[in-house]
Amino acid sequence: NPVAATADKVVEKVQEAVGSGTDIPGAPAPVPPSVDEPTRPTGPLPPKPDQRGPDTYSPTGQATSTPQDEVAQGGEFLTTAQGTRPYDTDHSLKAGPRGPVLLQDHHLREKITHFDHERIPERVVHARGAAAHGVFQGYGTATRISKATFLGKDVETPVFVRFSTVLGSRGSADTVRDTRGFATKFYTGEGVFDLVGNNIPVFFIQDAIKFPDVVHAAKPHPDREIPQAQSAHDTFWDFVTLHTEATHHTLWNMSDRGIPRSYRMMEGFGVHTFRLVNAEGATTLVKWHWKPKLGVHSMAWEEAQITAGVDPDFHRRDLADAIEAGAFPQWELGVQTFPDTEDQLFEGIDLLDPTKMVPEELAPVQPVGLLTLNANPSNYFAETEQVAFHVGHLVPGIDVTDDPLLQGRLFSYLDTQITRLGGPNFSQLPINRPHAAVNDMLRDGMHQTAVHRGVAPYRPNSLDGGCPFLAGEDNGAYVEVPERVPAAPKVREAAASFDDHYSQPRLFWLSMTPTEREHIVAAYTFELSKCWETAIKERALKVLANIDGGLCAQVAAGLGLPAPAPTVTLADPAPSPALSQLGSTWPLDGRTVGVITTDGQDLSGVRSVARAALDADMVPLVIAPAGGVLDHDGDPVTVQRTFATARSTEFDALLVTSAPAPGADAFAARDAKADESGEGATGIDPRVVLLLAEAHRHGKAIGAWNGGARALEAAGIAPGTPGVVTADSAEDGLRGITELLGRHRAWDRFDPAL
Ligand code: HDD
Repeated sequence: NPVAATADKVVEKVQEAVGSGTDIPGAPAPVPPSVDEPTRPTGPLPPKPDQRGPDTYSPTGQATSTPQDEVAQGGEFLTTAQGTRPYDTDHSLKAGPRGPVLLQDHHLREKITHFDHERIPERVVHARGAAAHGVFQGYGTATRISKATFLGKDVETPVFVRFSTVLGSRGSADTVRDTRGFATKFYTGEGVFDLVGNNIPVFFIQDAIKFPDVVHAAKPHPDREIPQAQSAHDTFWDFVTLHTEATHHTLWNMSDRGIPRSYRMMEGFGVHTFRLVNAEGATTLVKWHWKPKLGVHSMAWEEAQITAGVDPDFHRRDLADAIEAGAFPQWELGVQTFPDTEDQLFEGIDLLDPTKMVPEELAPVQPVGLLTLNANPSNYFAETEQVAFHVGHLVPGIDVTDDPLLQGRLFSYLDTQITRLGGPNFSQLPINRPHAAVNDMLRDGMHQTAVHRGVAPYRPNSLDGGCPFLAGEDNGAYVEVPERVPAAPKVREAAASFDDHYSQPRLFWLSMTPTEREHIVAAYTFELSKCWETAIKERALKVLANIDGGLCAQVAAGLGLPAPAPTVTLADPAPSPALSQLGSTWPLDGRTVGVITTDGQDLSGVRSVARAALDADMVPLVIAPAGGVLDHDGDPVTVQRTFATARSTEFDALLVTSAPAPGADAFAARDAKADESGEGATGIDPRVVLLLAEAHRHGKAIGAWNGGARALEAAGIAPGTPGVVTADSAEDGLRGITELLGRHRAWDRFDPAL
């Protein structure tokens, strides 16, 4: 094998060179390498099955002959960026083994220079995100109102979806209290359509000109850059209480919507009203909704806080693991439709005000297609980091409205990519390339990768055959709806209908169940308690008084301040039950069930529940004192979590068989001590006690069999507590907790303080 022979020679040569460096009297003997490095060249590893990259297209729409990953990682040998093969990449070129490094070492300089520039500016908001590839399948139900071909029946369109938090920087934790971004890039046959939404249907502000202000207020304080990824600080509450249009969005943030259980269990909203146009030119106003097949679920606040410490990547991992396991998350895309009337009001709600939503009871969400996420990115930077969304990326059949927030966004998204992605050619990055043919007359600029031909990038021209030609509507041209603009004076003002800042927050509050209200009270109390300035807390209480006297009084009590009287009085709106997350039953796909056991226990029961959980599309994880396998009955069971690595927040439910008996593990000594002091030994590992106590506190389903009841007792869990099952067999235990899991938590047991 000539390749191997050459490699051997290189290795010999390198060893010779390195060896000579120790021939100095008194120098230490060479240290043999501690690990065996592979010395035979091999091809690059094939992508994992769940990491099928996007199809790559040249900027002219032709599929490239060489896939992008091969362009970057072709051949078997390490090369420089120019394709030259260095024989060594671990030693700088020096004047002698102990001499100074030479300036001529191009490989060194190229490697360090590239490294120095590896980071690009993070997104100014939504910096932390996770993404996946997928497919959108149109139902054809929207063709009546939109001519967008990707909404056609059974039309399949590749998509890339990026979820994000808003406030934190790239390395911040996933489970903080915040709004979540839900941005979808549809690579349609008519060009790219981006739906850049959030998991909350309303926004903080009504006019884009305030966006820098709200972001400055919500980001960490500029002097010490704290707190990270939090709204619980003075500047945030200063802003949202001085700009009371933010009351509605803030209330959603303080509700369970601010701490989703998973990206897979979040709704998405386009927020603004969009204008759809059909083949006949008729227009309809719509609001976009994403409805998760798994239902809308949230974490408990304490869970979210613990998780931010023990697993800051919780949501990112959850999304990637589900896709890798084949449990592809799905959402239905739906629209609420409204007649395109001149006043653009619906049931008195101003459709151009992004701080207002339309209750589903007034305008039902009509499904128009199905989104399935089925492939993880192959490279975080190339795809998730470099993807560039823009609300102005529209296709024929979808147009915008005069919502002043949307109008400002139409400028901001293109502008930000120029700094973030280093120039105007970001649409040539593989993840951003349209799957439709591109033939623009944009030329040159930073990071231009296209080799444009011809001499006349203008039209008409008489030199390049007059091309490219202009499409008419018959060839799928994008023609803006010729909406009439009202003759009005130029003013810096908002419509009077934008002044109502309280009736929708009250609607949201009235639509919550008692448990959800308790969470809201706790969230406001927590966040405002973190504020330093009493004046800000007092102002926040005035805002709360206008939402609801009871809400205000409870938060005021927690802050130790008097509850003020309301300054506005509103007629009670009809509640919208669709806003509540409680009360429905949802599929169990991807729910995590921890099975706590120790060697010597009922392993056949463990095996059987693990299999049953998998068959029900849940994720069973065996938790034992140490890693490895349990195999006392000769049929090994793999341990996925140890008592040291398992934390309750990872599990939706726990099943426990007998935990270590006294004397059986390292905790026996502690127990013995406890016995002596008369404090009561439990014989149960304290980490198991913590797992169970936390799961119990957070309203999670818990089952015990084969002596597991002793562990429950040690954790202070009384038999017969709602959502706690003691069963004769593992299978019965699993059956007992399954029903509860569909409802997410044992709400009647849930401690409202959490
Ligand atoms: Fe924005 C990113 C969603 C208002 C300016 N925004 C960004 C992302 C989402 C949203 C999901 C992350 C996209 C990604 O994953 O790359 N933004 C919204 C929603 C809004 C909204 C739902 C209101 C309804 N945004 C908004 C306004 C402005 C911006 C009013 C500016 C005037 N948003 C940006 C931005 C970002 C961004 C600065 C940062 C990174 C980026 O665009 O690409 O341009």
